[in-house]
Amino acid sequence: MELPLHHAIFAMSFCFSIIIGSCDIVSVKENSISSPFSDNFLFGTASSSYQFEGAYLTDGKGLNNWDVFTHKPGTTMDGTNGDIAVDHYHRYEEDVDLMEFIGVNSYRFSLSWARILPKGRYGKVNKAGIDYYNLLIDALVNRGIEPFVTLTHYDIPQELEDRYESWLSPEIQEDFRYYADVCFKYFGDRVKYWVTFNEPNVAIIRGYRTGLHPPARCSGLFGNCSKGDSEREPFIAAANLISSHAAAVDVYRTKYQKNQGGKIGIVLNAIWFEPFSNSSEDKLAAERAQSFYMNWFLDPIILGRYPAEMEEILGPDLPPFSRYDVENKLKRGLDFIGVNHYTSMFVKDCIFSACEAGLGSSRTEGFAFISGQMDGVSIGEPTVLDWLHVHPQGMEKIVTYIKDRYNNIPMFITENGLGTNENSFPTTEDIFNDADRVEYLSGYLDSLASAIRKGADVRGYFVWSLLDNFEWIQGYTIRFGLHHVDYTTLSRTRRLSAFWYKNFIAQHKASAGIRPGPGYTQER
Ligand code: GBH
Repeated sequence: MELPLHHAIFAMSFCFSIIIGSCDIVSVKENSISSPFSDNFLFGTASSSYQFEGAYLTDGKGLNNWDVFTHKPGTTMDGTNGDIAVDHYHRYEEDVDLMEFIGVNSYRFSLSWARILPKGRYGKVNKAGIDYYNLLIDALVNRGIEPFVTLTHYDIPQELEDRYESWLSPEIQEDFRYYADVCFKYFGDRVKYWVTFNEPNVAIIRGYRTGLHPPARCSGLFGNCSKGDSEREPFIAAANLISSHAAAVDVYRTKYQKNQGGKIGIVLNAIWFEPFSNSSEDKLAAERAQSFYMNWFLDPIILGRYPAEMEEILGPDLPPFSRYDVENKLKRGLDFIGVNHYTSMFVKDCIFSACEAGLGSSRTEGFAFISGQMDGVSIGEPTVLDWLHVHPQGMEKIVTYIKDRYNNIPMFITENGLGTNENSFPTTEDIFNDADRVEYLSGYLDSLASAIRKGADVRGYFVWSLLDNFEWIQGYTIRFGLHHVDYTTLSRTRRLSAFWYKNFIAQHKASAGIRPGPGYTQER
């Protein structure tokens, strides 16, 4: 049965018409519909340390790769950095209040490696860093909000870069294993969901192929860097990262999991690649695009080998994994897959037909030309972000693809959201009214619901993001928040989408027979 989303939207426009004053949008939940989301489904919001915390030199934190990168001129589009970000380090209590109001039962955030181990395994554990995360975790647990913790969301101690070029060296496995062990030890009594890496595919592609992210390495036509090798280094870095994931999972499984009883997984950026035509060439190209983007990481971790298309095209250029690692650490090397899904792309074959350079057409990208627009056709409504096209059907398709390829391993949608920009002098109305975000989220959630009804084992969904925040090389120009942040005062303001999400969660909790949490009857 379809969810009565139109009720929610009706209620919202009602709410929207009385911006000032109370905003009672819970009255719509009268029908006894059955929700496709399980009773213990996690509904949350997501964030990351570098994008949220700020406090970049506070209480003994060490410098990380993003601190160093953003302090070099010309790296971010607006010249900004995450020194202060949204000051979550000092304002986490207020932010937990915002979550409680929405009624989420989980919060996905990441730990700053350099806040916990300023010098990696070459120095001491920073007690103040541990204290901060303990306070945050306790604040969440006290409100019934499940911490969903990522160990590394792009930011790593600069020390590892300076000592041995981080991901280019197998040494990093030792550092990551050590870091993960520290985190399980201090936080694992309360944290039951662990993610080793956020979007390693994006971190590696941007760090070592296009050079847009630190360590800003690339070569040839792939980008404009002073060092690097775009055709070789991404594969070396990825292999070391995959082995690091395996090392952390191994520590968790052998030392902690039995007592602590949590789950561990990895998060990939997952684009739905739609063949541009019905030709078998384009269909194969779409498969290759996926293999060279997401399966590149998931296949080794789950199946113990690289995707067949990568082996065929790259052969000996792919760094092998040891037989010992494959048998003991890689196969089934996770408990769940985290899926960050925002967008879909068209794919055209470049083996049988000629493609212009760029956008995926090289050998190391699988001879697949990838773009949101082709021959004047757009895969979905364009947004202010060149990589983001609104194509809600992609959610059901990518979830079903992952389900089929990996035997329906539990999945979490660890990020989904819409980025927008803002006028120079926004009115209250401009700040509040993000109907485009509401439409985006409700479309993608509908599509997710459909995948679940057809049997996909999806156990949670997180909106990116709780607040506007530092959007990497786009700085503060792009806003993804359910709450607006004023970057001069750092004050947070609820958007329409926050109310909408609150209502959405309440409806599904109610239909699953769970009493809504506190904040349910609160007024704006
Ligand atoms: C996620 O990244 C991040 O996890 C999060 O930190 C970020 O704020 C959020 O989404 C919103 O952007 O050139 O190969 O990387 C998604 C970042 C950037 C992923 C563009 C897809 C295009 C392909 N996206 N990228 S690639």
